[in-house]
This record gives sequence, structure tokens and C-alpha cells, in this order.
Amino acid sequence: MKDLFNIASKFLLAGTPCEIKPLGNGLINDTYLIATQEDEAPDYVLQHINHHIFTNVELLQSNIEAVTTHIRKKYEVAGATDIDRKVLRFIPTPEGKTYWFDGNQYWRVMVFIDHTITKTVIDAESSYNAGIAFGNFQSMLADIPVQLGETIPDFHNMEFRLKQLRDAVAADAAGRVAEMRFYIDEMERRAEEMCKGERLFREGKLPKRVCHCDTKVNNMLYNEDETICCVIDLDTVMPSFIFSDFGDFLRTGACSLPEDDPDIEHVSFKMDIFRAFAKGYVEATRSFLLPIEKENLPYATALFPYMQCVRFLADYINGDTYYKIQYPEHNLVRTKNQYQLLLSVEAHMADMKAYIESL
Ligand code: GN1
Ligand code: MG
Repeated sequence: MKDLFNIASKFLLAGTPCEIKPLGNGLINDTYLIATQEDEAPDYVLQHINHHIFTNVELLQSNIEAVTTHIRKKYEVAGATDIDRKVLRFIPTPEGKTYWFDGNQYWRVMVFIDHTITKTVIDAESSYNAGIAFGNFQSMLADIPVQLGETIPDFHNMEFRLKQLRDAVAADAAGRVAEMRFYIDEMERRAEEMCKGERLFREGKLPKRVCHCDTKVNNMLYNEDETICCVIDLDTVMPSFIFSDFGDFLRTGACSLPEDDPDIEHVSFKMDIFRAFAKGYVEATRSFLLPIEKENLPYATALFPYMQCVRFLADYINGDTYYKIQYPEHNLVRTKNQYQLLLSVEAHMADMKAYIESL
């Protein structure tokens, strides 16, 4: 922890750090809370950036700075109050960078937004509000004047994710292919249908827009009174199909259980959460959402459990090289869980289509 104090001292903080302790449960980066001594100084979040996954930290931070600056300006123009609670604020080093390299690892610091909660389970009302918030997030970024880079190339490219799975199967590095045959076949059976986004893009029918690309339900901060506070975890903000943000929220928010719950039988898709989120999202994106994007929202809802299943399955077959695991079968459980969710989403396809048409 002494090292962490040293790292914190590399950033231009407004107060004196008195305690640094772990925060949150992301699968990629390590996160800490820096408490400061002075009442008037904010607390901070210190994060170790996983540069094996985000290999271009310069690009990563420049995307994030562009996005937060653009959103901040929109709030200022609109005369909003409490802007530091609505958009993340990154703290520079004396050299003016928003990250610091200790010779081995990369670090960054942002203002901690206090009196907030994250959720793993939400009701229809907070889902409607999340739909509006993620829709607004995309709307605000629709006119960002800079071209963002891909912090992880091909991040939500389904063809690429399937290629990774096929490579994993061909290598069979951990000797798990035979055991996973059923799931591999189930993924392959749907492969063509699930790569529809990439095909529409090549045909010039579907645009890429600036998306968040990790709209898990716990990447939205809520105020203690349940109102929406702030969209966090901006590492994957990049050009993508709007399906990313719609689909990944529902994958987590509309699932009856967390993505790694072993009670597979009870994993199911909640239509009331879908309806509420879709309503909020469609309302907030009216100014730009194309008919082809809107009509494919049910496809997006199936795509994300499918993509996550492919990714967890590939990682399990590779011998758990990407996601943090807490026990040896963790990625196996996640694979089964997401497959079950996919089945449940598929069973609601006709309902979802009818509802989206009605909006
Ligand atoms: C990772 O870092 P975290 O936990 O927010 C992953 C997402 C997955 C998610 C599954 C960079 O997100 O794409 O959907 O785990 N992020 C990266 O829980 O791979
Ligand atoms: Mg996260």
C-alpha cells in the first residue's frame, strides 16, 4: 500500500491521501479508493490500467479525455449543476498527462463520486432511466469533433470473436475441446445469423457511432435516491454499432441472475426490464436512430449473450488467459450461464420485435 501512496503522489490531487483501499469488482483493471484527509477535498479513484488488454494507453486516455471533455461542455452549455457528478473527471500529472507509467505499470486517477450506488439487479423504473441515460450518452457523443480510435481493435466484431473461438478450438491448449463440444456446436449453429451486423456494415446499410461498449448494469452509477448519476468505465468507448450499448445493458440488467451464477436453470430473460429499457433508449435516441438500427434491437439483445458466451467459451478453452477467474471452472459456469440466457432471449424474439415496432 506504501507504493500506492507513492503512485497517488504523482497526480495533482487537491487533498492529502490518508487511506487507499480496493474498490469495485471489474474483470480487467484493478481499482482503489483514495480517501483524503481534508473535508473540502474530494476522494479519488486510483486505477491500474491493464495494458496487456489496453495495449495503447496513450490512445485509451486520449479517447477518454475527448469524450469527457465533450460531454462536460454539453452540460456547461446547458447550465447543469454538479457536473463532476455527471461526467468523470481525470486528474493530470504535473506533465499534463492523465496517466502515469511507473516503469512497469500504467496508472490513472479520477474524482470519486460519493453517495452513489451500483446495481446488479434493477427494476423496470431504473431500467427505463438507464435506457434514457445510455441513449443520452450516445446522443451527446453523436457530434464529437474528433475521430476516436479502437482501444481494443475489433472489440465487438462478432466475426472476429468467432475466429478467436475457432483458433482456440484448433489449438485446444488446455485439452478442453472435447468437453465443450456441445457449446461449440451451439455457437457455430448460430454463427451466420449473429454476424448480421458486420454484413449490414459492409453493404453500407449500418453505421458505426461512438458507443460505450461496456454498458453492463454496474457501469451506471445511481444516486442514493435511485436517480441516474453517471456513466462510468469509459475504456471501451469507441466506434461500434449501437447494438453494443443496447445489447450489453440488457445482457446484464434483464438477466434474472449475475453472469457467473451457477444456478443455470434459473437464468432467464426479464421482458419487463427489456420493455422499460427499450422505451427509454428509443425515446432518447430519436434524433439519430435509423430504422435499420431500431428494427435490429431484438437482434442486438440476442447478440450480446451470444458474443459473451463465445468469449467466455474461448477463454475457457484457452485455459483462462483473459478474464480474471476465482475458481477453475469459473469460465465454464459463465459460458453455461450466458448460453442459458441466450436461449431465454431467443424464446422472446417475437415479443421483442412486436414491442419495438410499437414504439
Ligand atoms: C469485461 O472490465 P469489465 O469487468 O467492466 C470486458 C467486457 C465483458 C465483461 C464481462 C475490456 O468488462 O467486454 O463484457 O468483462 N471488458 C473487456 O463481465 O474485455
Ligand atoms: Mg466495469
